[in-house]
Amino acid sequence: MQHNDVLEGCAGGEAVESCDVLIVGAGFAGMYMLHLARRLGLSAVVVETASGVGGTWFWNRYPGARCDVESMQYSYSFSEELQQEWHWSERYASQPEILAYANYVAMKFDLLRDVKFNTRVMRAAFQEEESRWLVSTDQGTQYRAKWCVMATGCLSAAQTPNILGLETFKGGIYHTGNWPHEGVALSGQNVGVIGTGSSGIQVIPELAKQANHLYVFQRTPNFSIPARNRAMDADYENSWKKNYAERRALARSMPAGILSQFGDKSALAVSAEERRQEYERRWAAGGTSFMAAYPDLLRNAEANDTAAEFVREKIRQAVQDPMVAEPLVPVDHPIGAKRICADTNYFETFNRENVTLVDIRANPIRDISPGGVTAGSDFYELGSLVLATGFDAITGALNKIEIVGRQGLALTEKWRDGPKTFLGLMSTGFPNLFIVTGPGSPSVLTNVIVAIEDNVKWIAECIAYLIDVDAEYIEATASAEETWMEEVRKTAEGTLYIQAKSWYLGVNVPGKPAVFMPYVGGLPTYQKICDDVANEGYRGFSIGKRPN
Ligand code: FAD
Ligand code: N01
Repeated sequence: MQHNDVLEGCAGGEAVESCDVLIVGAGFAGMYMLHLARRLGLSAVVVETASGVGGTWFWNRYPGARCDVESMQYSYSFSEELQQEWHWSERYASQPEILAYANYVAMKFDLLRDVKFNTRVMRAAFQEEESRWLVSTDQGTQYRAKWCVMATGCLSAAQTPNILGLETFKGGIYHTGNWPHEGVALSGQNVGVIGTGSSGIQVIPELAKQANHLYVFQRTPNFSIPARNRAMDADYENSWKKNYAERRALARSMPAGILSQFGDKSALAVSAEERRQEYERRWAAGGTSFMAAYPDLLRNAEANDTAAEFVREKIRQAVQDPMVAEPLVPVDHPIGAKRICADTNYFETFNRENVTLVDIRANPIRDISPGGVTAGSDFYELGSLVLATGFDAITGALNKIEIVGRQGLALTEKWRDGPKTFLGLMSTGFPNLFIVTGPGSPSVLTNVIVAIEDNVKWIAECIAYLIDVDAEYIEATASAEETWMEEVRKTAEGTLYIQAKSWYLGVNVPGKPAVFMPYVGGLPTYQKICDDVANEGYRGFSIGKRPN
């Protein structure tokens, strides 16, 4: 099956390179897909728009960027040697360290020779007669591949807000999701930051240390738990390294693929005092496992409010001026219904004299002019503006590619009213096109590396099966897709997730259909369904024989 040769000229005169698997994206998903494709003896090419590997961790270089899943868990599990030899220096790894890890993996597994960097995939069209994908890039290169794997990431299409006059601003504008590699010198400047999601909450304390004055333009306050990051404890690291296989397996049995201590009683089944002690204990320990205290926190509004109220009190305690504290207290959504944040001194930052909270819910931004931002009747003179305004999540990167399936069907057209997939892995009408952590999978609600590994392994095993049975194509059936989307919808409706205006629902992007995209049934349930489907001869997929 090794053929990675230039075959023939195409209409535009460019050569078309043929390979078995064309992978889009060189983040953790694309890198692992390349590794497994090679292990199957297939030729594979990765096309990546960045100049290096790492995806999220290549692009999000803003000060303060770090992981909120513990380092010992936010890493590949597929290689025992890798997980033994890599050393994480902190409880939660910083962006530079995760990027260094991605580069280390690329070197160790000799991945770079098959990655075409600085190249964006613009179009992928299924050629029905030959059952191949023809993939075109902005560099004029084309690839013909039997299988195409979209490893384009759920949080890789940075979202710039549509604010009147933004383009007229004379100072620097920096999106957290596309931060300049050379860094940004902000000292002595008045800096504005728009956005108080996870990125904003991480970057704000760091910007406050550098700026002359920092103005935080907040539309919606968020819940955040102290991360309590610290240097890696050697005993802790060793205990993981000694028991990695067992702990990874245990983590995979938990809803988010993260080894956490889960409470088993309803929050409402214990006394107020016991509950407070439990929340205090988790608050002191730090990190997002706060939400694992009780199993009904994301199912029962009354239970949820006990945790929300606890955090609201902590915010009021952390922020000295009650007039500043109150607008920082989230009241419009259940805690955890938007992705919970983990911070280092976020709320305390508003006690600094050089930090001003601008409540743009009360005083909306009117416009941006060359010298700054006008919100309500006040003008804020700024030297730089930081946009921590998030992403066109889950579907954004896919929809930016012109993906054309059978009978000229465009993916954007099919997904006009919201994405439709079977298991997040394939969409009917698009044979041989796999998606890693696609809409309808639990990915973004989990330790994403675990979700990636499981999806990529499933795809690789599926391809191996197709080769075994000498099949030319695989496609999700319309009925399997419909049943799965109904399952995704019903599962979400049983939770409080749908009560928040979050990027899970797509409402952060003007015009995007409001459809809850992730599967909230948990990673183990999802993985069992994926495994059962495979074990039953890929139930829900139609598999075709080689055409004559
Ligand atoms: P990505 O890392 O997004 O990689 C996708 C790649 O595809 C990118 O390099 C992109 O340039 C490339 N690409 C996209 N479109 C094209 C195209 N048309 N042509 C060529 N290349 C293309 N997850 C967690 O589990 N825990 C965390 O603590 C956590 N922290 C995060 C912090 C930040 C700031 C962000 C933004 C996300 C975080 N995530 C976290 C989610 C994170 O995205 C995943 O953990 C993981 O890194 C995703 O890997 P990926 O390979 O699927 O996608
Ligand atoms: O993006 P977000 P993010 N005018 O969408 C505001 C992962 N991540 O980059 O809520 C004014 O959460 C918007 O306001 P509102 C993680 O999965 C993880 O922060 O829409 N404001 C909101 O405050 C996370 O969930 C880490 O009212 C505007 C903010 O911008 C995901 O990435 C770190 C606006 C966007 O928040 C996305 O996080 C970073 C406008 N026009 C990211 N448009 C970890 O710690 C948007 N906003 C692991």
